Amino acid sequence: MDSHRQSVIVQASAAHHKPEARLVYGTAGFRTKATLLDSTCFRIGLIGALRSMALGGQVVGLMVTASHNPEPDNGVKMVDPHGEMLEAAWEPVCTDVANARTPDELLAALNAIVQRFHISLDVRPRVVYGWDTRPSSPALVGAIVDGLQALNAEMIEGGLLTTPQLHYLVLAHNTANTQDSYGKPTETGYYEKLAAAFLAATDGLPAPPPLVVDCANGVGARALQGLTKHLPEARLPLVLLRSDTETQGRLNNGCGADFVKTQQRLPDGYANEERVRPNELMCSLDGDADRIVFYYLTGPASDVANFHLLDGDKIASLAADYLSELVAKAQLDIKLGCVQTAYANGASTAYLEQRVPVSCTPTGVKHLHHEAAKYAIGVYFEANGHGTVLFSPEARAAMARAQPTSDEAKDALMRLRNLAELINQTVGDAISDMLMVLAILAARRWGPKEWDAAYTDLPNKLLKVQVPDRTVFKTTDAERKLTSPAGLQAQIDALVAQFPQGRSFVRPSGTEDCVRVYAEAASAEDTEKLATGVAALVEKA
Ligand code: 16G
Ligand code: MG
Repeated sequence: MDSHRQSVIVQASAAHHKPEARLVYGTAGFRTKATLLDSTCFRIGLIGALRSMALGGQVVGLMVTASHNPEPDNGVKMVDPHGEMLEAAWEPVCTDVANARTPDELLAALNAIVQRFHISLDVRPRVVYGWDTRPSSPALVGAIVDGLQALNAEMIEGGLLTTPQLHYLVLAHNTANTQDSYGKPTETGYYEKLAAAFLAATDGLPAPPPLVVDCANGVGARALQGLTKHLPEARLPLVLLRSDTETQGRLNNGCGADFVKTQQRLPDGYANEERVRPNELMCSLDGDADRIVFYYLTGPASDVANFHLLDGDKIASLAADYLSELVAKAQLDIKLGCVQTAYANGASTAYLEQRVPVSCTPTGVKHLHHEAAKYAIGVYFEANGHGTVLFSPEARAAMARAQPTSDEAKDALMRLRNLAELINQTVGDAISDMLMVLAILAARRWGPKEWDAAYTDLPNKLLKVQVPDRTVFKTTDAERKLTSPAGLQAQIDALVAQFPQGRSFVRPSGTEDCVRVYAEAASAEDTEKLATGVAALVEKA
């Protein structure tokens, strides 16, 4: 870089002092206590600009959020031009830049990027950025803006957004005024696209009953309010609960998709909510609305035995079953497959394998997304409710040229086309997934019980184990087996063999300093024994 640019960067960086802590760009980007992130955000502004320059000035995205994590945390992640996660090769690049200790080290790290990726400094970078409702977000956005300005980037302020909305904006900007236009590159454009697709997908079908939505007191509340302005209430009746984004301390606190999935119970205080009633479908979003889980009650909320979770595996099963039926009815010769992780309940995998090809990848959206892109139609969901359905160019072409001969085939083709419009193609999107589920349930004439009847989840348990050094835990086979510490996997296998339908695996967390243990078995009692037994083996290892 020329000396003028370098001195601008050094001057700007003086206002963004780097703390001692070492940060790593991981599955969720950078994520930690918000108080540690100012310099990281300044620097990711610089890297975002360089990434855009490396891609010839295509728009890249920066999102400030810590998703389901507690309110005092925050984070930032980068979005590539097609709305996908940052290319893996750039992750260590981000880590290097974030950890440079002096202005000289920072310049050296930046210059190394320019050289390695043959970046032409004549290209004007373009970056769109958004943020969630955390109190720390605006100041961190200010740091990003400083980084972008230091490299003279064209800045597109997205404002308060869900993570999937930011992904949408990136793709919409890069396809604007082309044949492949994904939609208007504005927040309103996002609502218009979803609303039109939902109306088309549910045309002529019974309107859904009111859906109670737990918004995690996060940005999803705002997005749902935005969406409902574009839809008649009769077509999408929503009851928004936990939608307080103003009161400090409420975000993800006793509510949200992560709470409901990990605790396997209703959000706190739901027993006192008048709108919470048996046999009605409900759902929870997470703090940045890229995850969703559903659930319903079969009796009073006060008894936890009446709570039934419809998680990411159930969403995948609903979608894969329905979409593969539509493909067959529409007489299309395209292959639909499903992608899960080791956390998928064994009962869901057994159900899916009877219907479609199923693959398993390591945890983290980018792994599932890449695998799903190998199918003509790829359904992917993590059990925790992260996921979407990808329609490949091949599938779209087949859908476009199909000439259905029967009324049934015509109807199936139309439904498939509408769902392909409705489902966010860039990343898992709680709001788009919610609409997809409602559209499928309406087409099936199903309530939550009928949906749940597909299979019965095996009892399962997730434990966290604190270990001195989690990096000694190394996995293979999509994280289903350990290769290190030596001998531990054999001990786990021996324990698992003692329990009917037993399955357990151990992996180091990518987002927290701990090791996670998953176990499932035919009975709740056995599951408990298996999980605690494996956790004890991990502690001794
Ligand atoms: C991140 C991932 C999520 C995964 C989780 C696992 C993305 C956008 N998010 O939040 O998909 O389930 O990490 O966390 O990829 P863990 O490694 O701590 O278990
Ligand atoms: Mg999230």
